[in-house]
Amino acid sequence: MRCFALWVVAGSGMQSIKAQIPSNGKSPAPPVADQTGGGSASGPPRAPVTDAQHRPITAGGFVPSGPSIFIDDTKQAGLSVFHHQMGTPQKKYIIETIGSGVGLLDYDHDGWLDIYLVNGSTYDAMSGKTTPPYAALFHNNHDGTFTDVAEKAGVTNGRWGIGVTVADYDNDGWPDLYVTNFGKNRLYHNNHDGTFTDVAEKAGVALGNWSTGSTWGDYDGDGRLDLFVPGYVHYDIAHPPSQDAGDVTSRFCSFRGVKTMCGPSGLKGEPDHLFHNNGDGTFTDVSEKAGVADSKSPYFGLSSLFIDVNNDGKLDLLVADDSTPNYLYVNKGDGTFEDDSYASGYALDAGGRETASMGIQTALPQ
Ligand SMILES: [Ca+2]
Ligand SMILES: [Ca+2]
Ligand SMILES: [Ca+2]
Ligand SMILES: [Ca+2]
Repeated sequence: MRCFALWVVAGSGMQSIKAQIPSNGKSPAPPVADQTGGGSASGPPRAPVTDAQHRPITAGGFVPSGPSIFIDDTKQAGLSVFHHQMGTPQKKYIIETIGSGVGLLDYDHDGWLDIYLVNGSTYDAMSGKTTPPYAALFHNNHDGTFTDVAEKAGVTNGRWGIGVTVADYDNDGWPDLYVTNFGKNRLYHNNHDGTFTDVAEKAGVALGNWSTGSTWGDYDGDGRLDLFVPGYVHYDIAHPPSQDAGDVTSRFCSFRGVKTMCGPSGLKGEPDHLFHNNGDGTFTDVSEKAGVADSKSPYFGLSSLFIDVNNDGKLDLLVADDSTPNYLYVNKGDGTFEDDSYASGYALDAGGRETASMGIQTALPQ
């Protein structure tokens, strides 16, 4: 029987690291206790780890004479004009720490893949003090270079962008874009002339708080792609949880001696949404009826994927949740799903613990 291998990628969870990382040429320092007596911490500030040429380990490899497999061609390709912005470097608030996505699509049907890069935002931009960062749509010039045409194409977004998925939801043969945001999402319909129109409100898929990694799939087999949108934290941008605000959930976290936000634990989650494609440009929210709403005590959804995990021809649904159990919903074939998260072993890790799941990757066995 054919089956899929599944991975949930565990990301930057708020784990407590209790041993110091050895710096270059020195013996490992003795383990240290957490500095804060609660929450999580990674110990005091430390010098960067460098290689034999005194380069930070993040700046290059350790084998100068080794072959170059990949060459960074970002600048020559014209892609370095894009600058991703997600809050400030201090990362005081959780909304500044996640995102953003990328979509590869041939939006103009010239046979060459183009690149859509989602951008984040800042508190200053959200309050109108500065121009918001814009997303980029890099048109492939067929010569190894790209040109940003986002403004002309009408896909700059200008909201606090989190992710993007590409799908031809209206079966007109042209790829469309669904961009998830903090705030209302965008459904950019491809107008076939190099431009897009945001039809999210009219289509009924705008939502309004914090949406993350969406997925498209025809779960009911009617020939039209349906849309699932996970929700992360129910975020109040005017009253963000932070150490300055004295929140219990945000008081005790630090990274290398610097106070940080604590992750989502203790915050209110945002429910998930399944939208059925009505075939007339509109969608109906069927989350509750289908059994995938995650509404009672919402988990922190970050990514999702429609995939047939049991090879019965019906698309099932995976949701990667941060610091909470993951979901595996098995498609029953009648418009509803069965929550098989725990029975399948997908909800928790081998030790029975929740993971900080950040993304999902699937592959066919070789
Ligand atoms: Ca193209
Ligand atoms: Ca389309
Ligand atoms: Ca469908
Ligand atoms: Ca299935």
